[in-house]
Amino acid sequence: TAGQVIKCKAAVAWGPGQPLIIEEIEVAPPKKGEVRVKILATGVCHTDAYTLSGKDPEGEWWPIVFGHEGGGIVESVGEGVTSVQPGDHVIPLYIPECGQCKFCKSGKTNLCSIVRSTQGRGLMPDETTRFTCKGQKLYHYMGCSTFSQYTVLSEISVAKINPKAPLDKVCLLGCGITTGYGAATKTANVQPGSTVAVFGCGGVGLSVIQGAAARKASQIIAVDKNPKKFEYAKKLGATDFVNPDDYDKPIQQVLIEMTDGGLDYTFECIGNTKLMRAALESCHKGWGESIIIGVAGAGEEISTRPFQLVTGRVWKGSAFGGVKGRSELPSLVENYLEKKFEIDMFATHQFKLGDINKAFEIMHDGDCIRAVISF
Ligand code: NAD
Ligand code: AHE
Ligand code: ZN
Repeated sequence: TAGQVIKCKAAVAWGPGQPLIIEEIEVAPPKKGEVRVKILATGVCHTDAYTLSGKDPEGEWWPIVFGHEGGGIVESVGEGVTSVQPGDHVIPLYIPECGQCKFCKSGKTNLCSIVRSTQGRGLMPDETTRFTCKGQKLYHYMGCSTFSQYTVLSEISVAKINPKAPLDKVCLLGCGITTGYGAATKTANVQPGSTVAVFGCGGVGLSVIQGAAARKASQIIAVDKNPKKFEYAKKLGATDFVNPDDYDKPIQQVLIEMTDGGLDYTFECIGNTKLMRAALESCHKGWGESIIIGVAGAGEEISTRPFQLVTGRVWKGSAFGGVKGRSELPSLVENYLEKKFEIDMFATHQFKLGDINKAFEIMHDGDCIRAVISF
C-alpha cells in the first residue's frame, strides 16, 4: 500500500454539534517528513466532545476527523523519515517533539512550536490535508485524527513504543492519563508528605491522583459532583472525598477548613472557570500552587482577587502534563508493562468504530472513565 491512496473507514464530523458519521474516506500517502499510521485503538477524550460542540475558539474547520488519544502501527513513511519505519508501534502526539525549536531547546516546556500553527488550522505543515471524502477535503484534528483506520502525522508527532504493549490500553497515554500524571509529577512536582486536592475525577483528574500518590502526598482530596467517581479515586490513592453538592458553603471554604488553611497543590480537571477560581483559592497562603488543566470554552475568562497571588498562591497551567512525548512516553509504557503504572482501570468501556457516538454519550455517565474504540 505504500505510495498509494488508502480507502478506509473514519468517523467524520460534518459540522458542530452533529453526530459523527462513519464514512469511507481516502487517505493520501505521507509526504516528506510524514508517516502514515494504521490506528488500532483510540480513546475518546472530553476535549474531542468540547471541540465537536463548537465551543473551541480554534475549531473553525469542518468537516474534520477528530480523535487524539490513539495507538497504531506505522504503515508507510514519507521521504527523509528516519526515526520510525513500517511496523513500528506508535502513539500519536498532539504536542510533538522536534528537539530543534526554541521551545524544545529551552528545557523549560514541552510546547514544541514547529507545527503548531498549521495544526491549529487543521492542516499538515505544507498547508494541505491528507484526507478526502466524497470529493471534499477533511481537516485534521490536533495533528492526530485518530478516529480513522489510517491517518497521516508528522514524523515528530509520533512516539515509538514497545510493541509488546497492548495498543487498546496504552492509547490512553496519548492524552488523559499522561496529562494528569505529568501535571502532578512534572508541572506541580508534588513533594512527599504534601496535601493535594483534585477538582474533577474523570480520566485526567484520576491520573493526577495516581501521580500525587506516586509522589507520596499525605492527603489527596478528590472533588467531584458525581460520587461514582470516588470508587476509582480511592483505588488510585485518594484519601478524602468531597461532593460540592453536599455543602451549602463555597467549596474553597470547605477545603480550607479540612486542611488547616489550604492545600499545597490543587488541580482543576473540569474546564469550569468558577472551579478554577475555587481551586486557586483553596491553596495555602504563602506557597499553595494551583494547576489549570481543564479547557474552557470560547470567551470564558478566569478571575480572582490579585491579593490571592500577592499573598503567595501560584497559578499555573499544564498541557499534556508537561510531558515531552517522544523522549518520555516510551518509559511510561515500560512502567505499565512492569505493572508499576495503572492504565487498565481507566478503560471502562469498549466500542467498535461504528458505535463511536455511544462513546460520546456515555462520557457523561458516571461509570465511564474512558471509552476505547477499536477498529
Ligand atoms: P471528564 O468529563 O471525563 O471528567 C470531568 C469530571 O468533572 C467528571 O468526573 C465530572 O463528574 C466532574 N465535574 C463536572 N462538573 C463538575 C462540577 N461542577 N463540580 C465537580 N465536579 C464536576 O473529562 P476529562 O477527559 O477527564 O478531561 C477533564 C478536562 O481536562 C476537560 O476540560 C478536558 O478538555 C481537559 N483536558 C486538558 C488537557 C491538557 O493538556 N491541558 C488534556 C486532556 C484533557
Ligand atoms: N483550542 C483551545 C485550547 C485547547 C487546549 O488547551 N488544548 C490542550 C490539550 S487538551 C487535550 O485534551 C493543549 O495541550 N493545548 C496546548 C496547545 O498548544 O494547544 C483554545 O482555547 O483555543
Ligand atoms: Zn485529550
